Amino acid sequence: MKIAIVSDLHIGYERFKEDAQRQASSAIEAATAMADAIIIPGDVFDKRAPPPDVIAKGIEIFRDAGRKGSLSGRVVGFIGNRKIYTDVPIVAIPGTHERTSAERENVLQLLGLAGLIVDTSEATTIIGKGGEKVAVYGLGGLSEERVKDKLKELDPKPVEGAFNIFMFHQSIYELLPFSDDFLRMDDLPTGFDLYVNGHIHNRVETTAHGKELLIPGSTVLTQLKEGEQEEKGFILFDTATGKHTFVPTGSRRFVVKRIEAEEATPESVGRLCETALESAMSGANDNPVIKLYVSGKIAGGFTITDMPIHNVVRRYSDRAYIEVDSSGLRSDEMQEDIENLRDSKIGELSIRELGESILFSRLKEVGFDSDIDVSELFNILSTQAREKAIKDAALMLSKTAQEGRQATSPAQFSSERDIPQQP
Ligand SMILES: [Mn+2]
Repeated sequence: MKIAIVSDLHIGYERFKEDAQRQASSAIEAATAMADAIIIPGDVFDKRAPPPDVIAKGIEIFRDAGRKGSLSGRVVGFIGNRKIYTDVPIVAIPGTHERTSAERENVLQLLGLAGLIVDTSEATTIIGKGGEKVAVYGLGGLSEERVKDKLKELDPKPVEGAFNIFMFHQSIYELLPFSDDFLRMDDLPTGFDLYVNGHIHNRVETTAHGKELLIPGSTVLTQLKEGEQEEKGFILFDTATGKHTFVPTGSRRFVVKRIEAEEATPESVGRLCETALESAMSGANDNPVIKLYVSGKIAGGFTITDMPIHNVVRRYSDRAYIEVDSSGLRSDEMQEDIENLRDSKIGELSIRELGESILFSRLKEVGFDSDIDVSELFNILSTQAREKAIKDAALMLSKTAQEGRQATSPAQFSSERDIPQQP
């Protein structure tokens, strides 16, 4: 059976909204024409709660793929705690971008409920064609801290007599060694014939438990990292031969340019930027995405604000999408400031440690529970997690207030205004 692995379509991705839709559509269309079944390891949509026009686009893409009738496999079995509403073999899991709190429908599940795809999250979907069977077990994207325990709890098993695929959507430590929480190859369940992952936006072909582990990468450019200059597309895997090919489906050209300026003056930086952008355009009229890194040392007497980088970029703005990173451009003064800041210590404590210890003593003063993880709280308050934490807390408070209200006799309060306010 020919299985198309299409991942991280990110329909609704705002920076390149049209690209995301067009490229998702052409990838699914090409996959429909070439494969017997399509499997999607997460991030079909870019947002947890996409607006209706974005959901509509997703519906169109999958409805058309199903109606064409050229996917010759059929869903012949499903082992899991939900119903499925189609036998068209487009089998998917939600990614981290679609993840909702447990027990709440996510947007990918909606496509499943509409019978446009089969949501195989924490379930096995069996696809049949002729006498052959392919079983796909899916694990939707989870927070990295939870995934190992969840896998142990679920303990996914291959299906006898089928070609077994384990499909997931996580960071993998061996590929991204940034956190001990990340799943390791060894944590993956054994006994499967093929492992398929999403989440990582560039293509990866490696192995787990001696079997192939394939990551097709996203169909749309999102991170503007060097590795994303490769072609976008999907992987076509043939279970009969165990071989796979990459099918490019076209995406906007992406070029990374690096400029290293020595004793940079406004004139020299302007000229370097222009040359770099001209060579990135390479005479083509294809509206490329260009990432321009500017680094080096600024000549004495000038500061970074004297450098005409944005003026040059503006001149190209109708012919290219350009993102500039000039954080590598330094003046002597800046260098000193940065080093001072980095080494900032007050007594023997770093600024962070000092902050945590002040927070801890203030919490004690106001009689906070001593069980509280001060480091974690400090993290929440000092990063962008703050907004979410406040929102969650507000939600919880309003829920508690509502429950309190229900518990009180209705006669006690004659109007909304009479309800005691939270301090
Ligand atoms: Mn993604």
